Amino acid sequence: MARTIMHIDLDAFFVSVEQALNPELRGKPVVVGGRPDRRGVVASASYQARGFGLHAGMPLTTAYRLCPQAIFIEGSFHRYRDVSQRFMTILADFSPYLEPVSLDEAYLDVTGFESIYGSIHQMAVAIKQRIKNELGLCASIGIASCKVVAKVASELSKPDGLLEVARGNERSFLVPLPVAKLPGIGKKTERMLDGLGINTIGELSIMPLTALKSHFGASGELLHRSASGIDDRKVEPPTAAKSISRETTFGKDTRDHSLLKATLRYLGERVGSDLRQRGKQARCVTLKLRYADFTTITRSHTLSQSSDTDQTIFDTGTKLLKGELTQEKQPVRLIGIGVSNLAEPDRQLEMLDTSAQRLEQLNRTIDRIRKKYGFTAIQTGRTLPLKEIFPETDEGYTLQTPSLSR
Ligand code: TTP
Ligand code: MG
Repeated sequence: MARTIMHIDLDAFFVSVEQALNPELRGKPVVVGGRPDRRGVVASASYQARGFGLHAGMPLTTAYRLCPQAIFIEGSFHRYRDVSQRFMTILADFSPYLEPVSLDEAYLDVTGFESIYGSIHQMAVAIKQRIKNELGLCASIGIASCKVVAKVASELSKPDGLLEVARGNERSFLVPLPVAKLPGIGKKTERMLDGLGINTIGELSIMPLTALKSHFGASGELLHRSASGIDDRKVEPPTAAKSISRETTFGKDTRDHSLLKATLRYLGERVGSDLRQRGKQARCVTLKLRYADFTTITRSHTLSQSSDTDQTIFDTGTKLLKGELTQEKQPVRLIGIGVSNLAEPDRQLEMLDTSAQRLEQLNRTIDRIRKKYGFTAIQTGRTLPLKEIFPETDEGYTLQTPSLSR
């Protein structure tokens, strides 16, 4: 059946949330990511800042060199998460067929909705208007017969854009665009394609499938279909997360075991409380470390029995950390911990094991107190060294990268 799909993406999301709150920031080069003398990268740059060459992923120090007059903001992930929820609620008012993709991006299946709004174009105008009125933000919207073309269209229309690709024009719309505009084509693929003399999506679409497969393996076919404007993926409701993780970069590389363990404990508690809030248990715990030279490793351990307690997550993480730090390694730049293989709790097993039951009870009590009085209202001895280093809020410690710290 012929479908109509919208792709909606907010413009310069983190920055625009800050500008909506503080009128003094409007119309100026603004960067969210951190102070320019700190380590880290640009998370979001205002369109004025982009005029100076700034973009997401650029080291803050480079951003400062290119545009010292920019206003650098640390930001707050909680703020962006709250606005994101309100954004998704607005979209859900327009169509129940909603697929959130990230905090500021979603697909909406609007097939047949023209009868309500006059046209799909008018429906998109109404969506943009509500987002502007209620959140003070600009959204860019692409409309097409499939996801990939809708996404390319919204991106191309930015900022504050609205672009509709008429049915039947998918191919001719894509043909002249550079390959980098196609979702899924990163820097590496772009370079490989450039080496093959392929620069536009049109050139990519007429490359023989066998050649694409020999260069890109299984994803060759997907590339061919996307480049031809063929995409039958449905707009689907969000699936439950397959893993939960938290990580942080230190202000200075460190070998300090007590700081590493304190941070691991804190991040593990954040993972644990998220896991319990979702009513899940995990079978696998993963430690992530990035060393001073940016070498990044992950080490995983599968538990004999799934668990949702902070103690198990931390104990397993600590064992993995010990195993890693025995060899003389470089100082650590980033530490993270995550859980995966998520499943519903196995109640029967728990009934047999009273010590596991007691731990679980303890965790639930801590969760309740934290919900009422803030995350740092209860602290385990292990995390106390963090008190000296990081500012506290009701949401927890403000780590090195507040715009990304959940
Ligand atoms: P994007 O939609 O990719 O970027 P944007 O909204 O800032 O700008 P655009 O107008 O081009 O859509 O990402 C949404 C938010 O996600 C962004 O505001 C900040 C965050 N983000 C990061 O934290 N790191 C990143 O590398 C990117 C790309 C985004
Ligand atoms: Mg965006």
